[in-house]
Amino acid sequence: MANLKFPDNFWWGSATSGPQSEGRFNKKNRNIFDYWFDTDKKAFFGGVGPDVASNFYNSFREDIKLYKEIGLNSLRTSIQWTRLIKNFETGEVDEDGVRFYTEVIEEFEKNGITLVMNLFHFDMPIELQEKYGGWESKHVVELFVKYARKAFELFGDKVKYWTTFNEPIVPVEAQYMYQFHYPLIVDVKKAMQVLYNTALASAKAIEEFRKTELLKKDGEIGIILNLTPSYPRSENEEDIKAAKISDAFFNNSFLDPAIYGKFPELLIEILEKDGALWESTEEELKIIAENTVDFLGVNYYQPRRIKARETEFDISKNGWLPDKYFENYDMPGKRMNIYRGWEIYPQAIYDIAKNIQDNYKNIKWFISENGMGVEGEEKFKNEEGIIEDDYRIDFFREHLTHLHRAIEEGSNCFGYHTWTPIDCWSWTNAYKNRYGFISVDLPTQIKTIKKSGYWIKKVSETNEIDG
Ligand code: BGP
Repeated sequence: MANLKFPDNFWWGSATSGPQSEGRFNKKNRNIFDYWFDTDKKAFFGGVGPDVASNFYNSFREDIKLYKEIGLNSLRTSIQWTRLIKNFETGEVDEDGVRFYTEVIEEFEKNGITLVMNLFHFDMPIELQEKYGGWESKHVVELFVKYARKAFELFGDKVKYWTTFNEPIVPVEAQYMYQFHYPLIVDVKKAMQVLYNTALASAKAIEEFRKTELLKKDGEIGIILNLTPSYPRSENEEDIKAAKISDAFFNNSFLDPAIYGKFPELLIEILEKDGALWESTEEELKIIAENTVDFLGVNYYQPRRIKARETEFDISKNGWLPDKYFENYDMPGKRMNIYRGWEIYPQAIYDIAKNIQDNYKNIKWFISENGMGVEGEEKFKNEEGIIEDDYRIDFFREHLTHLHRAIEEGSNCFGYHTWTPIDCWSWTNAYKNRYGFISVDLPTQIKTIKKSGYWIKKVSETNEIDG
């Protein structure tokens, strides 16, 4: 088969986040995960918390060297709100935090790696969660904007690409609906207010960004969304409607405000009917309308398979959930990543690209996460101690083949970032599933390039894959 060439200057990179890579070293404030771990270690796989993560705080120079060694030309990480800011109310910074991020940014620059800096990756300061209910509160929106402004002022002359949020739907789902992140509650009113408030926070941070001098320096700001296209079980009208509702909740709820500055009508209609619509003001809606993104990051892991409900949804048992309007469909024969329990469906990358091209202004975008988490990778080590992760290489190659087809057809995609450069700590799953191009041994923290690391190096250098 012929090799598939990608556009010039294509981003070949990878993504991580502050809380998942840095470790808590020298951090003066705690986020919800730090707090949760301190109070309930059992909630985390193997009792492993965010204390050390992959030690980026101490080893960032070596880590960035490794990124370079495997050919990454771009990388995304995040600032931890709880590291940069000392006093959330006043926005006073922690000088150690400022020094750390300044050095990190300089190190990326020195190594010629384009940095995408994200501002929020699930890591609400516990103080704001306990005092105000985190994103439930519009005061917290203001405090986030204050923090964002500080970050822009401090680092805006060095960082060109910014994103406001990573996967903002996840806190809505995880904290307020499906109970997998602290405070583990089910409350639709709060969940929907959180959804709205984070969309507002993103728009306000974008407004702040554009108010600063940064635009003159060619700075760009976007958002990172996890898109999980909903495929209906059949062409049957009821199934199609169910899939549309699923998309309205999980995908378009943030995609529409990011690109069009307004929320999906279908979502508003349902929430109004169920008395669960958020509280908004005209002024806020105007800010959302006027501050859409410059570019989009798309995290893609798996699709949703949806069917119309066949059984009655029991609100008294489950609380109000979007699942009231659809059921997940266990499609026979679907391909699975058995380790993570997620479906593998590379074709969806093409569908996402076409959706952006046809329905979302063909805005410029990149894959900001795509990856395969595998448990027990040790068993794939060869005699030289290198993990031979051919399954991961195949996974990337397949996804890239579909992405390439979409680009050939005019999709405005400028890059591909995997999750993640170096195996990192992952929320409640801790180190259960490994995703990196580079393995990390625990507790020694010895880092070794996997076979996929050598593969991406070649891809990045040649700007093509063997299709
Ligand atoms: C994404 C998150 C990442 C990372 C990744 C892998 O949704 O943005 O932070 O965790 O998923 O997920 P997991 O570690 O749960 O397998």
